[in-house]
Amino acid sequence: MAGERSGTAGTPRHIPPGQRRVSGWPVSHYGPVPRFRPERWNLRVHGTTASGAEHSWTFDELSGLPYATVTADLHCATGPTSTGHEWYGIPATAVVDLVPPAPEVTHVMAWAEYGYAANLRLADFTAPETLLATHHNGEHLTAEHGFPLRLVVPHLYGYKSPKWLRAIEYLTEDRRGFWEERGYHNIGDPWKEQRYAHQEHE
Ligand SMILES: Nc1nc2c(c(=O)[nH]1)N[C@H]1C(S)=C(S)[C@@H](COP(=O)(O)O)O[C@H]1N2
Ligand SMILES: [Mo]
Repeated sequence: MAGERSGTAGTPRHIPPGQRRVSGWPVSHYGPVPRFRPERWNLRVHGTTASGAEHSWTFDELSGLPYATVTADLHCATGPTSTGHEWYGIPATAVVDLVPPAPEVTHVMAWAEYGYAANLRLADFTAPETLLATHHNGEHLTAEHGFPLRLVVPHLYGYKSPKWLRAIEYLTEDRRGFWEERGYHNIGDPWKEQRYAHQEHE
C-alpha cells in the first residue's frame, strides 16, 4: 500500500533516473535471514572513537536513545524503487554525539549479521535523514526487512542500508563494503545513477 500512497497525493513523487516504481515492499538481500537472539545481541560502535574505547548497547538499552521519524523511498540499484516508507529509529547523528569519532575519521563501515557491510562517507552517515530504524509504518521491522535494527540511508541506493545492523566502525580511510567489492559503486548516489564501480573511473 505504501506504493499507492504517493499516487493518491495527486502529483507522482519524483524518483531517480532509471528507477521504476514498484507497489508494495519487495524483500531483497543476499543470504539467509538471521535469527534474533536478544541475549546475545548488541550494537557496537568501534574503530577510531575519540576516546579510544568502543561502546555497545544491548537491545533493551536502545529504547533509552533518541528517536525520530523519516519518510523516504527505497531505491534498489537493480532498478526497483518502493515509495513512502515511514521509518522510526535512532538518528545516526545521535550515535555520533553519544560515541564521538576521533577527528581523523572520514568514513564508517556499517556491519550487519553474517559479515554484510556497507561503507559510507562520514557525511552520509551523519546526514539528517540517516536512521538506525527499529520500526516501519508504525510496526516493528519484520525479520526479512531487518528486525531488530537496520540502517536507513535514504539518499543512497539500498545496498548502503544494511538490514540486521550490528556495528558501526569508524574508519580513518575508506574501505569497500560487501556490494562495493562486488562491482557496485563506492558512493551509490541514485540521483547521479552511481550504480556500478566502473563508473568511478569515468
Ligand atoms: N544485511 C543485508 N542488508 C541489506 C542487503 C543484504 O544483502 N544484506 N541488501 C541491501 C539491498 S541491495 C537493498 S536494495 C535493501 C533492500 O531492503 P528491503 O529488503 O527491506 O526492501 O537492503 C539492503 N540491505
Ligand atoms: Mo538492492
